Amino acid sequence: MLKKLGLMLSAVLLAIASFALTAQPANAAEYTIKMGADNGLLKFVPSELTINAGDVVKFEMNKLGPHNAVFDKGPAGADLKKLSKDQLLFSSGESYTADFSGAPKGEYEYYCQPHRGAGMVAKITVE
Ligand SMILES: [Cu+2]
Repeated sequence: MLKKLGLMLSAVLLAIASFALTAQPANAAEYTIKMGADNGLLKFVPSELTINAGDVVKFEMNKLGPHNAVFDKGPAGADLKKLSKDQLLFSSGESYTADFSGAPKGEYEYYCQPHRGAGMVAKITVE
């Protein structure tokens, strides 16, 4: 009886241990960049962000649109066209995501086409 209980207990412990291992966050992180600051400035917030390759960045229309996000500089081998979102977003809450899976490490610079002249430029660093 006691032996059976011990077996059951070890089976339960094993199940918990393997669950704990598989429950590790293997997923990519998702970051949100607001387009247009809450205080009414024509900025991306945050204007500098550090991520890991494989993470996803969501660009969310916040204020003073329309906005978009066009990448114009990146490390060698970066697919800037894939990351760029030309389509203008007009309504608060509209968004699109840029997928940095396979993105080489380095600094990525991007801007908002309508507001580039107003200084709506920003940077993402992939580590
Ligand atoms: Cu803009």
